[in-house]
Amino acid sequence: METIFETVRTIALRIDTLIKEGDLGYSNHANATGDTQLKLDVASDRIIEEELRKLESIHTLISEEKDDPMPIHAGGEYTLCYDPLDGSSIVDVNLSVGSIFGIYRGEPRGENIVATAYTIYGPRIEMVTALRGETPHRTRYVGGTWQPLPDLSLNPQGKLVAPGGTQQYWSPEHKAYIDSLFGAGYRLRYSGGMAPDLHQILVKGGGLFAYPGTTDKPEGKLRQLFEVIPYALVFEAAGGQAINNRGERLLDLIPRHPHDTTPCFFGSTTEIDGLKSAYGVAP
Ligand code: AHM
Ligand code: MG
Repeated sequence: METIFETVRTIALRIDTLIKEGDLGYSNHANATGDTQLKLDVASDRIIEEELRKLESIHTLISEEKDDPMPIHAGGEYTLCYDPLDGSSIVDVNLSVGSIFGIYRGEPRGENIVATAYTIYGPRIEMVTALRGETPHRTRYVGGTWQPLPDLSLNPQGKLVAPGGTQQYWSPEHKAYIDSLFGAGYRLRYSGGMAPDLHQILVKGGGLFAYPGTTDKPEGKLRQLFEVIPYALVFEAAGGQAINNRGERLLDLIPRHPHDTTPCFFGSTTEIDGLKSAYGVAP
């Protein structure tokens, strides 16, 4: 696993350089979800493929930016599912973005994820690595080396809310719950980039990130394999919870297709328990 994390460190430095110096414009292509790809999406995907191909332990690559899974080493043990550049829509305003890597042993489904690595490209480069059930490690790239920062551990309750999706299309129970949190003194923290928004909640010790099913997108927007399951592992490892709209653990998801999405909620225990009761699902 350390070899994979080391390769992600190399990838992080290459993508950070790309973001700082590359062309920020659109390509002529759309990905499997129908989003027009940025040239940065395509180039980040190429960097990741190039670096991960060097690892014999990887059987298959599944990228948000590729239509189909790409087998690379028949004898490999892991399936790497990744979002090369999360937050493409906020690159033009110069906000933080990230890359997300879910490391699955065998078939890509929730129960098979063994580790997550994600990177944040902000004023500094950061990387978080998490193994199932172990407190996630956070590092920051300073002066040519990756310096350790305190591990990520959530308090039972936080103060921040990151409410995704178009509010006009929220369900009444979702709106009522989010309103109740603001009524209780929670503060809004939402950039439109899942990786930096979840990172903020993890670093600040708790809160709620929600990307619900809405009347226009009943299955939400965020992709199970590349975004949702990897962060579910991190939140549970940090002492929080990660569930869907039925109160099921996101780590139990079984995608039918690599690009399937799901409503998703990540947070500390108090906020997720409150959400379950607002949605009327089993505690
Ligand atoms: P991307 O991988 O194409 O950047 O899409 C995912 C992003 C998430 O980072 C973020 O939470 C979400 O899309 C925001 O979407 P929207 O602005 O459509 O609500
Ligand atoms: Mg994304």
